Amino acid sequence: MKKVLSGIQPSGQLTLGNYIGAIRNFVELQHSHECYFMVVDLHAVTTPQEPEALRENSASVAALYLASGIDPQKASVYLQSHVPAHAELGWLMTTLTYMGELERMTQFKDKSAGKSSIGSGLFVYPALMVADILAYNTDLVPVGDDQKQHLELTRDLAQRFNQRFGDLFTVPEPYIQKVGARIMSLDDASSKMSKSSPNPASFISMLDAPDVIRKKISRATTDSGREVKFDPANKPEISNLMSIYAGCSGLSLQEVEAKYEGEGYGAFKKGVAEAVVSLLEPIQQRYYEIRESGQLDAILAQGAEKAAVTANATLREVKQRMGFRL
Ligand code: AQP
Repeated sequence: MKKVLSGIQPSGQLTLGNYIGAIRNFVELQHSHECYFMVVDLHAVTTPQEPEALRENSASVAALYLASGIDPQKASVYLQSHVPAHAELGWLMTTLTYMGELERMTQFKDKSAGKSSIGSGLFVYPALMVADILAYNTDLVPVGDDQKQHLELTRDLAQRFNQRFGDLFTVPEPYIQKVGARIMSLDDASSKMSKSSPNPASFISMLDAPDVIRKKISRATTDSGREVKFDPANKPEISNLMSIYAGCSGLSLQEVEAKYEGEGYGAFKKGVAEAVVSLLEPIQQRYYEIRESGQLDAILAQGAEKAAVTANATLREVKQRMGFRL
């Protein structure tokens, strides 16, 4: 069975972008693959996190995985920091990564832009992501479009290690959906919807109440036209809302276009809001049940225990090949 691994940072409340770009694919893949779905808390601390918020967000991301339909009997669901092999393998991968490779990462450029003090972890964290993926000899990594470059680095590092120390790693492939791979902000269709945005109106949180969702979508920026047409170059905001609609309802972009032909933006936005509410309401209900059940920590501990078996074995083999005395 092919292996799948992915993770989301607990750096805020998950957004609809995280769901459409990542989680809904996780749910699909668990039926046909051996899956590892992490909450990447070691990645989250590459930007400043309040300790209490980090603890809460880590539980919240894990509970949203489960509420969205990830079955912990099928997939390993765990916190990255609970499997220490990630950090150790991450360090070894950092030593094999070139400065120039990290300097080219657009996510680093985006996240460090305009900031005066930038933690060095933000610069080197792609090497930790390499370790996360290679630790399980992952075949497939379901991610949004923004992570493509990190996946290319992972492929290069797998090949570099294999050439230098003998074949060990599978060279992984990204798994990126055509529709919804990059959901944009509601207030600015040139930047991606992000959970750490300072403006809550720019994103839909997976835990936003239905009325908040309706309000955010009705206020989302649009052009002055009327036609509901998928044309990202000329109608980026409407195209983004169409991707959201398609990502939540399962309709294709053509079906969305046909449904709202001649209807105007008002009716379309109402339809988008209802598609989002219909998707998120049952997820939210399950989420609160899971949080109240008190079972989350035990599920995460079990996931980490299972994952550590494979990650520890890989780490041992890597250290052996690199010349460490075991
Ligand atoms: N807007 C998006 N559209 C589609 N996919 C997205 N992803 C994130 N935003 C969108 C995908 O979600 C997964 C987890 O991302 P992450 O939390 O590890 O990091 P990120 O890409 O930096 O996500 P955010 O929401 O923008 O977080 P912050 O604000 O903390 O930086 C990835 O597969 C990502 O592609």
